[in-house]
Amino acid sequence: MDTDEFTLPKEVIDCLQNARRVVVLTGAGISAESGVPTFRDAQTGLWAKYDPQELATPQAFRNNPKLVWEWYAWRRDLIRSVSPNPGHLALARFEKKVPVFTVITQNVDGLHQIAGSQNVYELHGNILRFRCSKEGNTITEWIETDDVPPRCPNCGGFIRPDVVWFGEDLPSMTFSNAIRASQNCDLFLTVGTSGIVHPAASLPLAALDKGAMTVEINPNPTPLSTWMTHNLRGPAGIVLPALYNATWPTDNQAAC
Ligand code: BJW
Repeated sequence: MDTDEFTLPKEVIDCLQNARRVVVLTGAGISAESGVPTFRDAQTGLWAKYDPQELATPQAFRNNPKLVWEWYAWRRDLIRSVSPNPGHLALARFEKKVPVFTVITQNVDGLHQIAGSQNVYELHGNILRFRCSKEGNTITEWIETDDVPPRCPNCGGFIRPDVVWFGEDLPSMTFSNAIRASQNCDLFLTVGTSGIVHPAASLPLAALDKGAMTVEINPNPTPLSTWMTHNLRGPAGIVLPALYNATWPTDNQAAC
């Protein structure tokens, strides 16, 4: 798809140009063009027969810790092998233009930070961090043995990825900051999320409630679409650079 296939409403460009506070909620779709499968895409290869929604739970880890650990190890290897795409890079450039620019991400891949975004709230943790499943403390190293998952050096409990599974609370300070930012922005962009996982999916509605303009960027409609002020139907890696270039045209010569 090229940029002619969707229209960037002037109202959105004007709002972005004049906004003092902008929030972007991102989901798996923004990393799709980097080669990370979205959460609800079919898994491939060995993992094709498993439903991610059933693996990303504390129950699954309790019942079959080896299976869940190995799924995350496979995803971690994949994530370590990819790079940010033009969508991530465009958001990092937005941050330099807007006085207060906040990325709230549901993704666990760390690609926003690698792209250069500095003000990032990770709602669902980070797959490249680990913690003890018993004591909760962060673990940075352990001795490799035949145990899968490996064991906490302190208490012997299983080590788990530092991500938020279904039924678990989001990190409370991060979520409070995300709500506050959403309730205080002029423009709220929701990018590449199916908008079905709560409480993240409630954030654009919190922004809308306080009078922000809300814009969805996604090739497909979602349950959030009907609430949005504007829907831009296209891949993030095309729409976000196009939005940047339309908003700050004198910067066009710099690669976006
Ligand atoms: C593109 C694209 C391109 C493709 N460009 N776009 C209220 C109502 C109902 C249920 C609940 C509720 N409140 C809480 C719940 C329960 C539950 C929940 O929401 N369930 C729903 C499924 C119904 N929520 C929770 O349990 C949360 N905890 C909680 O609320 O605690 C309090 C509590 C406890 C107990 C009971 C009740 C409350 C925790 C949620 C944790 C979610 N964790 C995961 C896994 C993280 C680790 C991992 O990665 O393994 O987070 S699940 C998974 O979903 C992952 C994602 O971050 C998250 C969202 O998915 P996302 O990012 O939207 O991806 P997809 O794949 O769904 O969509 C991709 C989109 O991209 C699509 O729309 C494509 O079209 C689009 N796309 N290419 C732009 N190029």
